[in-house]
Amino acid sequence: MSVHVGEAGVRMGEAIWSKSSYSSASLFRETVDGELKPRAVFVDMDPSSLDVLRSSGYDCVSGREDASNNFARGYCSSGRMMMEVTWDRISRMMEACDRVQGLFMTHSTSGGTGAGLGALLSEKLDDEYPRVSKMGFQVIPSPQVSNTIVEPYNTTLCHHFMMDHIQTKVMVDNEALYDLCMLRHGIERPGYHDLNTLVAKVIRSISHQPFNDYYTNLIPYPRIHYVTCAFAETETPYGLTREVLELKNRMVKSYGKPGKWIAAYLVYKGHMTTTEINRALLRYRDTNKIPFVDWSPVGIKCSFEMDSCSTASLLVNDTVIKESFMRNNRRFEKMWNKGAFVHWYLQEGMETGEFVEAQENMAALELDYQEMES
Ligand SMILES: Nc1nc2c(ncn2[C@@H]2O[C@H](COP(=O)(O)OP(=O)(O)O)[C@@H](O)[C@H]2O)c(=O)[nH]1
Ligand SMILES: [Mg+2]
Repeated sequence: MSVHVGEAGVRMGEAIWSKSSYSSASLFRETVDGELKPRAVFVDMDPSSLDVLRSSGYDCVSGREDASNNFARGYCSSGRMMMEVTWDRISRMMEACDRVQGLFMTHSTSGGTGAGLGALLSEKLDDEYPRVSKMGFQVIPSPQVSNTIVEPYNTTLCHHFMMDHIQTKVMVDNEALYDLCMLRHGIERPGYHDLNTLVAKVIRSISHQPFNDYYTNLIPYPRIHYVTCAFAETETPYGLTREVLELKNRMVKSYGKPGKWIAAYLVYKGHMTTTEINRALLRYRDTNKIPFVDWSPVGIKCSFEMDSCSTASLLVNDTVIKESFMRNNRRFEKMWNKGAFVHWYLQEGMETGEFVEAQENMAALELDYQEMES
């Protein structure tokens, strides 16, 4: 089942669950009238953003005021006030499932609702359902475009408060998604809808497997759990393999040195055999070097499912993601050292100590990643 929080989270959820593109009945629940409804809860503090979804019968919870891009509003004040009713919906949906294979959350890290209320929900989910595998799909800030001035605060706080509660996080950034829509898919002026459709393809294609499988194959240490992804849609197993492994197909933009791979997982779907897939992968690796860290077993885990469309999705635990943490940490420090914009957070009930802890935790994460590469 899934939980979609804040604007980006809700819109991604909408793309994932759009009926036109989905046929896997196990992910839907059947109502008494025989209608299929998503096993999903949509949550936004913004009172009006869910009107359309609600009128289509989706399970929605909305608040009374937007989080105004303030993590503390989502985590401490208005968001916390929505917790009871939100939790009621989520737990009821969880209890209605026979066997929950996994739970995933979609949200952005740089706003207020998805980041703040999302973090609060992650704590509760971990508390109440510690044994259910959890994945997060997060829109992280883009390298060159900044949406709000306090983006670094929200992102740092979000990473910090979620760190121990969601085991595997798949990250995307909008700059990379825009480029992919324009350059690979020929969309002239992509909108959020196009970006979300792209991410939804990855999420849908990997959601048939128990999430624990991704966790055990991709995450060697609990803190090193930030994964990047790619998607390919073409006919032959070799074409799929080549395309999905190409760096420029990755949904996180990087300007620095390429990272090193710690572990990777490929999900193939279509009309093919596992022998064909293995052969394609061997052929690819004959001519292309995959930059694995030297202590990793150098295996790529593959899974395959028959399907009418041929697609491949890649999840890779790649140290390149540290670029995003480093960039965000530098931007955080600049404002924090001047005490800029902090009062907005204190006013909503955050404490300075929480900022300090979050900053230290993220600085430590940077070092953890450096160690992974050496
Ligand atoms: N990919 C994607 N990003 C979005 C969407 N809506 C907002 N964003 C991005 O999300 C960030 C702001 O977070 P938002 O989800 O609007 O804040 P919230 O409603 O307070 O959680 C910005 O970086 C936006 O560019 C969307 O539908 N899709
Ligand atoms: Mg919002």
